Amino acid sequence: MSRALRCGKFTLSLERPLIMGVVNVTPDSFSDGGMFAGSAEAIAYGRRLIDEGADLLDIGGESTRPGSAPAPLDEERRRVLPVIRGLCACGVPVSVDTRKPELMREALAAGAGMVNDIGALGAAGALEAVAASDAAVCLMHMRGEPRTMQADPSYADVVRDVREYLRDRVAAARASGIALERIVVDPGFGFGKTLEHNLALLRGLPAFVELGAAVMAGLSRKAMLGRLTGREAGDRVHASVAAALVAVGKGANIVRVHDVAATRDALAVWQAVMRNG
Ligand code: HH2
Repeated sequence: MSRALRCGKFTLSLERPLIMGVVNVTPDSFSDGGMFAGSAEAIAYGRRLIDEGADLLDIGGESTRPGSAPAPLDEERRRVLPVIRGLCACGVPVSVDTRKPELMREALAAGAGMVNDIGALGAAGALEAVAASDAAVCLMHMRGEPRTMQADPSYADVVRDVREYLRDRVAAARASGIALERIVVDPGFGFGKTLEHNLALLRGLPAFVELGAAVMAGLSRKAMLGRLTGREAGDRVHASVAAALVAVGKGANIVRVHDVAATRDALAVWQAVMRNG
């Protein structure tokens, strides 16, 4: 059976793993904050990621690293909307990484084909904002809020707890009129999880495939890779590529990455082997 993800005017085949390239238009993201002086630089960077092999782009205007403070709506809007407008005619779907329903609506009107919400459309009006469009949505699990989420997170059974949460959010999205072919689920690596929780989720990724939606994994440059390698965020490319390959091997359909070219090459090797397997 051939599977696909519907993202507005695009339909992406899920027959091969897809690469989502990250464009953080923030002063304070954990690995790439403050990269751009303005929208033009961010747009040029997004184009470069497409040239390197990104199948879709994720534009974020609020850092959600552990300990970060929320960005005001006006500021987030000023950061992301010009970049979405500048990239949405570049041939790949553009996603907006936000928790704010107002910005979801504005980004979708500006041409975004996907909403990536670390709050899994839990804010009042968020389900309606996406349901009123034909865009895709990524529902991510987070325990608590970025400011405090890493303060001693605990679960009875992390894979079961996160899976049940995402199953319920998929049901809520479907009940509001969002078809399964528009839904992506993401266990939210690093969002209220210890290293052991993150490793258990990576091992347990096949349990998320069973939910029937596409599965995304965001491991790129994250602190868990720093813990495993002893390296700083900007020096975690090799670990990130390894983590992306593990995720794809466990059933992830989309990997959200900063280092698109390196990930693309690794996936080219993986696909060549799997096609003939
Ligand atoms: N991780 C980050 C942000 N958004 N969205 C999804 N669906 N999955 C993730 O794992 C995920 C995400 C954090 O990474 P980054 O955007 O690089 O950092 P920051 O939040 O500091 O901007």
